Amino acid sequence: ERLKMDFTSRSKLAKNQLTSKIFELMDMKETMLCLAADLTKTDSILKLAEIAGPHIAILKIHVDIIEDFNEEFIKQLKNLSLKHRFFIMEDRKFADIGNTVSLQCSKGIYKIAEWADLITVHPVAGPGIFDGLKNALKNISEDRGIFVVTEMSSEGTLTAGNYVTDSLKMSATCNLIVGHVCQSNIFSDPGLIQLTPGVKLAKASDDLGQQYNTPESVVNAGADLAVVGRGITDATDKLATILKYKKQLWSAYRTRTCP
Ligand code: 5BU
Repeated sequence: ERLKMDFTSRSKLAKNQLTSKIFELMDMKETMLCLAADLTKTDSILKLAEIAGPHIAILKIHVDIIEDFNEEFIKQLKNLSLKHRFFIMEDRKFADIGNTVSLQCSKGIYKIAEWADLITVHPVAGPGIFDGLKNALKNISEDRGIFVVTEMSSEGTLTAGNYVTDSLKMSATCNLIVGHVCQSNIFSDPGLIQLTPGVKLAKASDDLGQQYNTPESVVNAGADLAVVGRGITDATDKLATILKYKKQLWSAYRTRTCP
């Protein structure tokens, strides 16, 4: 069963190189943290990445909320990702027809295809969306991967019922898939990664529909990577808070894999 297996064993069952590399990195750094650096200034993202870098597997950004975006920022973020060994995810949640997402991924101001190791995609448009993204990434020599948004964390989300099972089925046809963004243990393939957002030290919610569960409970619900944003970005002592999440997640993983 997927939940009982350790990340190194699962890295050997992954269907693409990037997924294997992520599993290996998680085991090596003993971290399941995906930090959501939802900050609007490049300086603050870089500062946070410098502190968090050694302790996270993925740094996730929303590039379209940055007010002073520039190419130098991408260069510096890339340097930090190499220095501290973490992957960069652009949580773009592509959701349009293949031709449009192909343009959105490779063109415009952000040129996401050129720097994001990982992107997120809503399966709502059907399999053509994967073809569009594949097209956008066809000339990129580095590994690229997709997390499919199969189940959201927010209250009243429409990602339920057949949508979830159909998303799993549809994603199985695309070799760029690294895993699923979801809230529970909805797939059994040990070669895929479960990325779970909505994580805080105490069960809570915000005023805009976000719902939080604790590190231990999300790991028990199958999370391999836990997305933590404001739980860390709002903390006064960022490093101490990062380490607290890292430790709680890893200890829940240890219990999950060797009870
Ligand atoms: P928070 O500050 O920990 O609530 O941030 C959560 C992040 O995860 C934020 O960047 C969201 O865009 C992202 N997210 C989410 O919260 N829930 C989802 O279902 C998906 C993404 Br998909």
